[in-house]
Parts: sequence; structure tokens; C-alpha cells
Amino acid sequence: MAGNRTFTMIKPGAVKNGHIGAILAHINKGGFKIVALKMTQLSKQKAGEFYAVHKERPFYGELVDFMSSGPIIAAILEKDNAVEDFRTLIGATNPSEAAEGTIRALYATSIGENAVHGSDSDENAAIEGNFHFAATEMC
Ligand code: 3AN
Repeated sequence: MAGNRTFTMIKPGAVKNGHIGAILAHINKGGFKIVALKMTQLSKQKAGEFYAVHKERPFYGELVDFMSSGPIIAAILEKDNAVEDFRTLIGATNPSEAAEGTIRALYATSIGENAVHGSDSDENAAIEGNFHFAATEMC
């Protein structure tokens, strides 16, 4: 159903720092149901494709290098108003501007290494979910 799913990644920094369990618990406590989940590592090429929309931005190379630097957790989440509510749960892109108690305020170390990704529209949530998961991997 449109509007009730979003896509997230727990980024390499948060995985490396041991925050997978705490972040998944935070997501569940926020009312999201996990309907697809995997641990994987993006190649540079795949990370570049995922963030192609940012190709012209000055941080693109750094972003691709970071996102392919170690394992990530990819997940599809379900809740009414999923995209907007998840962006509220994770907080602002820059952790120094993220509201208290949000995932980025708690677990991000910088604007580049900001703990989690959250889709910015229903359309991108579907594209990003399909980028990482086959239909048989989604419940
Ligand atoms: P969000 O992830 O909050 O939607 P976007 O789409 O503007 O933010 O940026 C995508 C990713 O690019 C961010 N999650 C972050 O990792 C990285 N990024 C954004 N702005 C910067 C920046 N000024 N310097 C370094 N990395 C950045």
C-alpha cells in the first residue's frame, strides 16, 4: 500500500561502533515493523549508483567511499506515514542539528557519518527497497 513503507540503512560507522541492536530497537519502539532485513556490504559501484542523485555534490566521493567501507544493515520498514515519521525518528542530516533523542543525535558522529539513511519520498522508498531486496525477501 502506498505511503506505509520506507527504506533505511544502518551505515558502516554505526555498524562498526556496535549500534545495530540499539538502532533496531529504537526503530521498533518508534512503531515501525521490520518487513525486510539484511547485512551486506556495498561495492563502490553500488554505493555510487545508490547515491547517483548526489553525483554533482562536493561530498559525493567521500560519501561513496564511506558507504562502501564496511558492512551495512538494509531494511524495509512499515508504519502509517512511514517516510515522514521515520525522518522525524532519525533527525536532521547534520547530527549537531538533530533533535534530542533522535537516532542521529544518539549515534551519528558527523554529517557524513550520520548513522542511518531514511528515504525522502514514497517513490524513493520503493526504488531504494527494490535496489536492495528481491520481492521474495520482503514480507
Ligand atoms: P538525508 O540522508 O538526511 O536525506 P541528504 O539526502 O541531503 O540527507 O544527503 C545524503 C547523505 O549524504 C547524508 N545522509 C550524508 O551521509 C551525506 N551528506 C549530506 N550532506 C553532507 C555534507 N555536507 N558533507 C558530507 N556528507 C554529507
